[in-house]
Amino acid sequence: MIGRNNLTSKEVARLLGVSEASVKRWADKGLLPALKTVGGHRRFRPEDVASFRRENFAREATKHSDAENEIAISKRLSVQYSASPPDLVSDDSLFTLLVEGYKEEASARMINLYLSQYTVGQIADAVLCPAMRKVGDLWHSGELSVAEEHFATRTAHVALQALKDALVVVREERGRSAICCSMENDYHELPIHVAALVLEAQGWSVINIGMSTPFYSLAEAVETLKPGVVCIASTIIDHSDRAGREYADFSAVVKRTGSAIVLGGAGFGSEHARQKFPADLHADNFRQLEEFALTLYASDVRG
Ligand code: B12
Repeated sequence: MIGRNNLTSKEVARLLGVSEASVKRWADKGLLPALKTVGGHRRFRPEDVASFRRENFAREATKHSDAENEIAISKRLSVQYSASPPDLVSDDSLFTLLVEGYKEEASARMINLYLSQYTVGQIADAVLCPAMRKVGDLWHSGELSVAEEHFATRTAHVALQALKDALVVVREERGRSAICCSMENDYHELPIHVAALVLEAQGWSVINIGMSTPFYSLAEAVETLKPGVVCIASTIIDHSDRAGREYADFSAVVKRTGSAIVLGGAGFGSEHARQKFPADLHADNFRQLEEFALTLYASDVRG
């Protein structure tokens, strides 16, 4: 089916940085899957373009030595992250796709934005999170049922997974690793996946421990895995004394391993929470995590 998210040869050429003639040639040779409109024009599904780009990028990367790849990766990251693309204006379109369960369209919308050079953090902050907040607000006011909220959340997870599959990632051998999870008693899963994806897009290898991870247990994982960064999400607020005490013990372990701690989510948003749970970064959004992770990466490459 030709959907409105499908791309023209011209758009694909712009995204891949090649001529329109090359795109048409690859399509005609069957290298890049294409659909045909009734009028005979080629159209491309974003996920096909993403996987074409990913495969060809990977093939390019294997031609070079590790050192050359390292430089290429740094260059690619700095181009991707330092360029300031036009502001991503949030609208209701993703919200509608999520509540109506249009998985393919929701996935294509996110992949399209990624192919247009927006970062995972930008897409999450400007498009996905506002849509989810609207779902929450309507659930709160009784305009959406619990089932409708669950359904929309499920669709968001599918779209996020599709975006993950479309990422162009070159993972370096020596690898930087991260752990992502949510705080104990917090069953909001999406922020953990987004944080993981932000890091994966930069080539980090991420262990997603999942929801409701107690600090004492997270400390054991950090001790064993010694990740470069530990990302903890808290969408709801738990300022219990026990959480505070366990966090202090956890922080002592993290200090020994030299990992950085990033805390994000409404639960860590207040001044009170930030004092109680000190961290290397208290992130207000995913773009901040992106920039922070890039700083860690830059110092890693230099040092
Ligand atoms: C989906 C959802 C659920 C699902 C989660 C399912 C799943 N598999 O994930 C379920 C059904 C489990 C659920 C349960 C509950 N939920 Co709920 N939920 C939501 C909803 C609709 C979306 C959550 C989400 O994914 N948001 C997307 C996130 C990423 O966006 P964000 O929170 O705005 O985050 C921004 C920043 O804070 C930052 N950020 C956030 N996290 C992180 C993490 C890192 C590492 C970084 C760097 C940045 C970062 O980036 C974003 C900006 O772009 C929200 C609505 C909302 N406002 O978010 C309600 C919401 C969070 N839920 C709410 C409530 C009340 C509950 C329940 C208590 C309901 C109940 N009575 O049972 C339970 C609590 C369960 C628990 N103990 O965790 C309230 C919280 C109110 C409050 N002030 O605490 C909200 C706000 C809904 C509302 N409007 O009232 N929920």
